[in-house]
Amino acid sequence: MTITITAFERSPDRGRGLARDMRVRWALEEAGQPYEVRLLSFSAMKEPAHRRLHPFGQIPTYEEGDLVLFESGAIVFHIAERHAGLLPGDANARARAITWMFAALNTVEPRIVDLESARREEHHKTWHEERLPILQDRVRDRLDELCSRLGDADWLDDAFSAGDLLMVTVLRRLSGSGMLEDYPNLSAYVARGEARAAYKRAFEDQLAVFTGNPPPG
Ligand code: GTB
Repeated sequence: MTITITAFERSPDRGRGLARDMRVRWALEEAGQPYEVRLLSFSAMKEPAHRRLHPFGQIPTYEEGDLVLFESGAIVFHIAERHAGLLPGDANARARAITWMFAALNTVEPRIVDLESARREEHHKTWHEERLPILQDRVRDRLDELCSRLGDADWLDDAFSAGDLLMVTVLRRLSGSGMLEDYPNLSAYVARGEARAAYKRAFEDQLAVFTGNPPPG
């Protein structure tokens, strides 16, 4: 059955692979599953036809026969459950990998998104300069904790899993902020994820969308 996902027609990240279709593309590549991509403009995302797939009018979505999913974490979990390569066979190791998936999305990503949103949407507010260091410290607290836990291990729990896939994509959102560079083991961890063949294929595919369809101006 054909798998179709949705992605930005013109990603504001200019092909840096920071939008959330990247994690779904990467998971599908790790699982060896071919897929098609339907590109959407910002206005098309808010049309009823797309809202029937995604109640919040966002990307990514995932269609496979009758099944329609939204939420990148749920999509990655679905792929990981149905195909080898993203979750360990051992029940306890599998539960731990799923725990790291939730940790990436619930415990680390929100603080990074708060910082991004403040930079993007609140920079003109009188209180922005005061609030920014508070948000940066909140991100650093999480990075300190993650750095301690990872130590000199390659992955969060023994073998690479969907937990690492999500955590790497979450940490990549800090690229350009200069914050990750203070944590050599986390930088190396992200680089390890980016060096995987499946990651590279996914990255090139989303980059080709931008290259073939650059934003005006
Ligand atoms: N919780 C949902 C999920 O995990 O799937 C969140 C989905 C989401 O935020 N989608 C964003 C979207 O559709 C794209 S990824 N936004 C359009 C809208 O809400 O109208 C977020 C994103 C966008 C841009 C960059 N960037 O330019 O660097 C990075 C991340």
